[in-house]
Amino acid sequence: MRVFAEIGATPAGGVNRQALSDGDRAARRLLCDLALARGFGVFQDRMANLFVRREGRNPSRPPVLIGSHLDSQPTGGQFDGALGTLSAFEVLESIEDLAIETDGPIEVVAWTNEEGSRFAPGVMGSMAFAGAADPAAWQSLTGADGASFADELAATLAALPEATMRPFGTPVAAYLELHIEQGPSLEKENIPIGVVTGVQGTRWLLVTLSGQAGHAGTTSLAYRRDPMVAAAAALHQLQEAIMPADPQARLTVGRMMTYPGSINAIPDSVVFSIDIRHPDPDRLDSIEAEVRRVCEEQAASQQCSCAVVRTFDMPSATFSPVVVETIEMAARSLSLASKRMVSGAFHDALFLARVAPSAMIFVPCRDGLSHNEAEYVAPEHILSGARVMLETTIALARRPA
Ligand code: HGY
Ligand code: MN
Ligand code: MN
Repeated sequence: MRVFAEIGATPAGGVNRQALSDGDRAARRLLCDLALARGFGVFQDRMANLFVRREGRNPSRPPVLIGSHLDSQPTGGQFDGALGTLSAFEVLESIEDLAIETDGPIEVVAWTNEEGSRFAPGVMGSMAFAGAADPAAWQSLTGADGASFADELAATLAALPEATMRPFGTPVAAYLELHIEQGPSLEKENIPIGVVTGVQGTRWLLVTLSGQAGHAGTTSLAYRRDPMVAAAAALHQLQEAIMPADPQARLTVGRMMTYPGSINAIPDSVVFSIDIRHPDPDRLDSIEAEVRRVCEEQAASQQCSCAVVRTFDMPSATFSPVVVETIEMAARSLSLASKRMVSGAFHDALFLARVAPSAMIFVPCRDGLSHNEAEYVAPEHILSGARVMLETTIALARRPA
């Protein structure tokens, strides 16, 4: 973990290893080198999803797939994604060191662009792998930093010449992902293992409010059509109405731009993102409808126009009861307390659940902090998570085909 945390390290103790960046490529390079040094096979597909393979007795059987992602938020923590990917690699090495023979192969995966912060949407690699999106639609994408998705993807693929290319959607016997909870409940209840039964739904909206640019000093109230006034009123109204009324609802504005963005010019337009989440699909629909209604009303009150575009829609998912029970049995066999829970964050397992029996293991993180450079997981929780992952992986690999 420490060596990976140095890749893209930020002064405040976090990481900036955004998808398909030099930092992401360096982390993938290191994982590939570690894998080759152990004699494991290394593969990647057209979305640069990276696979490390340990053969079983029967190479034709679909692998048990374990892993997560290596890309991070711009001011991310050391553990989001990396802990799951590196714990999976640790499990593969332990199985090798213990000379445990499995019938089918076991593979570790590092999915491309789980975060979606540089290139939206998120979970691109696992979405493409599961056949839920065509990567051709992303080729013309430009990142938040102006980078070309196509160029960065090509550079990332080219950076691992030792990785054998493989088609999308190779069969998977089962998928298991370990991740930090990114919330406070396990730590608060002093429970070391979360058994994740599903993921809530997520939607990303892009709202554009357009008015009339004008002089900050000479334009009196009566002559203003100020989209920033509309945006502030809309967001205040939504933040007062949505989350206080429904403890399960989530509404987040993470990105806001004004154009032309000059200190002494009334903006011509204001563009902002809204991330909404809810476990109940009908509630997600009603929250989106309320966002649209409030933005349109507040825009109209300032003689502005309003456009709301849905840029990402990830329906909720329920994980495999078999894999969930296998995780619970593994935790019990290690005398580790566990509790079932639904994930508030989206994860690659959400799309793997469409093509293979899948589930997740959560471990506590300090104060529930994540997407924050202070993100931290205690060593004993890292160890417990990896031990449960090892037992669960072996049990899944021993299940009859
Ligand atoms: O936003 C999410 O839920 C994930 O952590 N990227
Ligand atoms: Mn993550
Ligand atoms: Mn994340």
